[in-house]
Amino acid sequence: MPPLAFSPEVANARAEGRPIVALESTIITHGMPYPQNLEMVLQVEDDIRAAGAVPATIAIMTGQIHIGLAPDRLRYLAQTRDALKLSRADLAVALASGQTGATTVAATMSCAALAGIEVFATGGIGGVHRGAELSFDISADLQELAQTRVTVVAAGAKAILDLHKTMEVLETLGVPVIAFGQDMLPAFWSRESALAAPLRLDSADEIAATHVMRARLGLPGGQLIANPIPVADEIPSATLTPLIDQAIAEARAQGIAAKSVTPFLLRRIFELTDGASLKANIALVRNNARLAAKIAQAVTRARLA
Ligand code: PSU
Ligand code: MN
Repeated sequence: MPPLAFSPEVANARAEGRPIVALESTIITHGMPYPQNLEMVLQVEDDIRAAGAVPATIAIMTGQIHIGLAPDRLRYLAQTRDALKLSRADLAVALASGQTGATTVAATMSCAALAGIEVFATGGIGGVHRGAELSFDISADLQELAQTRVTVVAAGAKAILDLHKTMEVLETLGVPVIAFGQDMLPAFWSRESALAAPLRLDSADEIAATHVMRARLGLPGGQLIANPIPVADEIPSATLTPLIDQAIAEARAQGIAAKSVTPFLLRRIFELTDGASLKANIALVRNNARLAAKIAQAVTRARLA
């Protein structure tokens, strides 16, 4: 039996068969500064409740996979500088040795699947970094999407990545990338990238139906729902592109590598945009949480039908 520890709220939801939405914790510990990270997760959890589902933020503590975190635990994670960034490869070591860590998209998906949770909301997934032809830096999030049956709602892949290569790898891995309500692939802080999305759906019900169909077909792996940031919150890509380029150049010059790359770039872009990137990031996570709550409800209905 995996060492799962459910919060009372999530345990109740499970007992009553109510829809649950998983949330990751790396976005709290490594993706945003304090106190906005804490405000963000409390707000996002409330958004999910208001939309009729139950939030389950996932993290590793006390040798257990916590599915749902009480506010004091969220506060601790938001403030500590000691939490590790845990991907799938790190999970067993962290659990067996009692380390405290936040789960990435990849690790959150595998923990959600262990807990029977099928829908997960985040900001943006990891992907293929620019220059990956030399660095080989490709996020484990992509491989996880290929093998774990969870529908992930994100605002696309983070615009710090090579979106074209990221889409090519997802296609190779057989992961459906479905833009929500538009033809173009969103680019995290901006509504549109230069790429057309391979697939498009326009309602939570259709997304739930395809989620259930994948299971009926016996297909492993999840689907990536690419949900564009709301119009009022987006940052035009023309504004961001030079700042992203600058942040990437600085990361290279400073020899930032492996797990540190994404947190470094997010922090630098926050500084270079005077905090505007963080405001947009919070808005898009909330938008994704609301859609995920609707999808989770629709999946629950579809399972009962
Ligand atoms: N989305 C955000 N902020 C983040 C992340 C996603 O809005 O900080 C995190 C996720 O946990 C994702 C990770 O899995 O960044 C990707 O890290 P890497 O590129 O090292 O795989
Ligand atoms: Mn990486």
